[in-house]
Amino acid sequence: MFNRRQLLGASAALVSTAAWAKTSNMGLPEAAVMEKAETQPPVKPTSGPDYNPVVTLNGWTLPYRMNNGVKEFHLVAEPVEREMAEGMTAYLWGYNGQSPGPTIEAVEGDRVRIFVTNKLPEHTTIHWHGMILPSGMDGVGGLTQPHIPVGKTFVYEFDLVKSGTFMYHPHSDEMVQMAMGMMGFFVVHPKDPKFMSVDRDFVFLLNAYDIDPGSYVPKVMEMTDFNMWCWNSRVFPDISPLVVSKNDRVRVRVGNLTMTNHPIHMHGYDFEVTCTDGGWVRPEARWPEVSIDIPVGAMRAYEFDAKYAGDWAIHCHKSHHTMNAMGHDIPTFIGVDKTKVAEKIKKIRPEYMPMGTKGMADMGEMEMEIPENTIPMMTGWGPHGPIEMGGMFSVVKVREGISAGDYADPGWYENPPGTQAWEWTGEVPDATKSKDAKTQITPKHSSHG
Ligand SMILES: [Cu+2]
Repeated sequence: MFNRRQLLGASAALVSTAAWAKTSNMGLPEAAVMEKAETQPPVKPTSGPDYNPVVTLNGWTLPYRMNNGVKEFHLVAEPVEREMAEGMTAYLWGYNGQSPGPTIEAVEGDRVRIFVTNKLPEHTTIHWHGMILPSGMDGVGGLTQPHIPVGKTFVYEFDLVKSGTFMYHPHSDEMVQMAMGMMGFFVVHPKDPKFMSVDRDFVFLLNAYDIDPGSYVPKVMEMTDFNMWCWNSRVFPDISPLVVSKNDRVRVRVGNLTMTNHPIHMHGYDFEVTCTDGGWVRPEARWPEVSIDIPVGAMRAYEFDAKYAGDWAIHCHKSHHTMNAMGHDIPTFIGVDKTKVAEKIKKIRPEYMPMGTKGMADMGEMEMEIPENTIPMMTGWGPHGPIEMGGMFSVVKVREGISAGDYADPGWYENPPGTQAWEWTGEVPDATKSKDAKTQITPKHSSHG
């Protein structure tokens, strides 16, 4: 039977009753639906081998039922509405109410049976990226199976012969269906709970869309010039923070299903890649990094010990990928004197403000009027002012004493006295004093915060 506790663990209000009634009549597992874009709590296993469940940023884990020793899941491919950030919703295609689809979690050695119902306006399939499985289960429409027609349900069934981090996406009108947001994670936990165990295990997919400000549907023909650079179809400032308790062992699994590579950079730590979508990386084959390039169509998982408390930025290092909807054909005005032309324009439009002559930082502070259903190019406020970011940016929040399983945003980090950059006013700290006080290098009178 379906495990209700797991369903409730994933969300309080998941199930569309009508869909449930319809599908259960046919003997299919219930197809849970998620309505929210907020990160849902991890789902602890209630039977079988123990594992530490993953946390899908701004996502959720798909419930399953056991049927004679087989784990049964039900994915529904369908049009969805996804909130990318407050004030911006996209009309995408996804699974079970969201894009990306829910994370599937199972254990090495499990046999899984995945029902895929097609509620899209065209045929589809699902390819299980990175998995070792029978050729006929590989999900390549036309090659390994007929495409799943509109309204039909197909079954994929195979043994999970190895643990690791995999992805799923259509192999059927792939360019369109992936540009519309059809993708998800498939995490196979090791049979031995002690193998590669961590305290916190985050997963997110890199995805990108081209959505004109004020519109809702991605332009699927775009190849390079995207304007929404997302983690799990979400952009800064509304990507959830990665909340970590100090001294936790942390894993971050990042899959790239965009059309370009993304160097993911995390501040404050060095770390090592411990897993790719090809499998676990042997300890002797690892090396330290502070940025990890995630190639197209690949997954990299890295690990670190959360020794340093703080608010640590994590972002794509392509600076255009930490911007939201922006035009790329705007001329550069740095150093240009716009005073004369501004005077003239103000006669017709008094609210006109010349921009970009000193750089673009003023855009981060300004509350400009923008079209409905879009989000400013750079935005977000921190405790010390505008953060001037967008797109692929979030914060790893490392704090003392966060309980296991607690992922609630702890707020902003307060830097201990003497550990924050300060304004120099002609005075330097007393060398003797700073040596005695170890970290006391900030002049006492300086104002910060
Ligand atoms: Cu990037």
